[in-house]
Amino acid sequence: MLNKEEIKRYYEDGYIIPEFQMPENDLLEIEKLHDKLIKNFPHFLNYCPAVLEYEEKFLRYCFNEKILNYVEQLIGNNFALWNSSFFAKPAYNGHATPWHQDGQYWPIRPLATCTVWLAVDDANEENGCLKFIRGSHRDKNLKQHEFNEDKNLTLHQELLKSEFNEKESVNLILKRGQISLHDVYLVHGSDANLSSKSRRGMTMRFMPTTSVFDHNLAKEKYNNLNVSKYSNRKIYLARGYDKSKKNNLEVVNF
Ligand SMILES: O=C(O)CCC(=O)C(=O)O
Repeated sequence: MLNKEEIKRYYEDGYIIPEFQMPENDLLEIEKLHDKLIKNFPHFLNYCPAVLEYEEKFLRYCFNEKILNYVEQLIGNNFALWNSSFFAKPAYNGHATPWHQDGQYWPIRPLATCTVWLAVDDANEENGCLKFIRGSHRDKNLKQHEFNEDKNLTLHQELLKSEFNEKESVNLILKRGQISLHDVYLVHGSDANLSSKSRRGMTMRFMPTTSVFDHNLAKEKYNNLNVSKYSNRKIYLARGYDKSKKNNLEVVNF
């Protein structure tokens, strides 16, 4: 479980790194699933926006009991997994992720998500670890982004330089199997990976079920962002029940 200080840190800083280690066997299974995904869909080499659309076996690892306990402490008893993606920057040519806030991509209202980012490899400054602007989530405000068409980026909405101070960034240095959890409004990004070591990171996105994943809004507003086809996205109940009564949640039995 998270202690009081960690919960406080999450609200104040917008992220935490809890005492967690994904079991090595699970990491090996995740690697196998990811290798297969890349073999079948080579264009996902750097970034796959929605792995569950291709392989539901990833679900088992998103539903790790300890991870669900942490998420529950941060966003309440009733929550759902609405996505899992892979930022898998390979060695030498791993794409950068521009500075952004996750929230500007997502058809969730009210906007809320806690992202769990799992390090499948050691992540550090050399191989393009995540970088956060501590506390940038606090005003719960989506700042101005612009489209960046550079093909060597994982995502293409980039926060205007005037919206934040890059000098304040902190590196999210993680060992293989560690996780961080971050808020939907937190400003973050990562550099290209030009090192000889890959830097694979798997995300798990959880929303409280007081929010609605709005499939119609997704169709109107977000599908053309070319991130993923949100409008037919499955949403999986993780704990509790659908408080909004407007989500059509899948129930998972392992
Ligand atoms: O892993 C990265 O480089 C980016 C991850 C990210 O943007 C996210 O988890 O929201």
